Amino acid sequence: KVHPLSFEQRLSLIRNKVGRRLLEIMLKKQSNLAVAADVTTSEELLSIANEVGPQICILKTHMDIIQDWTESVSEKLVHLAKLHHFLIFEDRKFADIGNTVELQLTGGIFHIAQWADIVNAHIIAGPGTIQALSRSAEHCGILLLAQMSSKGNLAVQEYTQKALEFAQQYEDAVFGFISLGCIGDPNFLYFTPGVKLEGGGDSLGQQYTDPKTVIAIQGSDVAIVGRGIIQSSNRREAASTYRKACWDAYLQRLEE
Ligand code: 5BU
Repeated sequence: KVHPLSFEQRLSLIRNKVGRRLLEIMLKKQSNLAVAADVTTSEELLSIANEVGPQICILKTHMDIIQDWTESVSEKLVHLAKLHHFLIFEDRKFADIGNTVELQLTGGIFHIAQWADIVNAHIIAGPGTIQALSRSAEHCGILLLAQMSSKGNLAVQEYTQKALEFAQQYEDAVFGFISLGCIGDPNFLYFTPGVKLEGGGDSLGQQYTDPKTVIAIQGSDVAIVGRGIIQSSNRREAASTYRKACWDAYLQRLEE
């Protein structure tokens, strides 16, 4: 299933603008590393963005775990994203009917559509979810959840295939998947969470795979690393180590 194409070759295959912009950033920074900034204060979120910014292509956020969120947090994040050349991916995992998703994307106190470059969605509610996201956030690229990293999850086999079909139907808006690796179509990019150099897991079902397995063998494009970097005593250095491991794994895949 793993295709032999390089990121340069994939540039012309990706229909969505944000997807192409991401590839350009990845090539320029030689980074296929996304950091999951799962912290609960805006101060820590912004300091992580600043520390790991030079090493990453994406900063992944969970805005709803920040206890002191205000609009100025998103403004500062956008500023740091421009400064360090990374994209902001809000991991909101939209999963409702289109009408509700539209309200969640544009309204509330978070106004996700104003600052996120990338958002993601479950396919459980059908294509209305994707239609809502592409209609009310034309400048956002969408990722669909095709597989998950957690133990016992239900995103397997036909479900994964359905995600691929949905994406192919909305290729202008959807440019990739959350998956464990490549699921077959080089016209999309693959983003894998649950990545840690030491492997292992946590006490709530997270299952870790190392960057080399995920990228070189399973054919994923971007590794999403949270606690492997966030809980390190030197986040800057950890991000640099992970960036190199992930990029080397990509180069290794090209050689095979
Ligand atoms: P960790 O600290 O590296 O375990 O963080 C993983 C992040 O990826 C965290 O923000 C999760 O919400 C996110 N995630 C995941 O771990 N597994 C999945 O299948 C999906 C998202 Br979808």
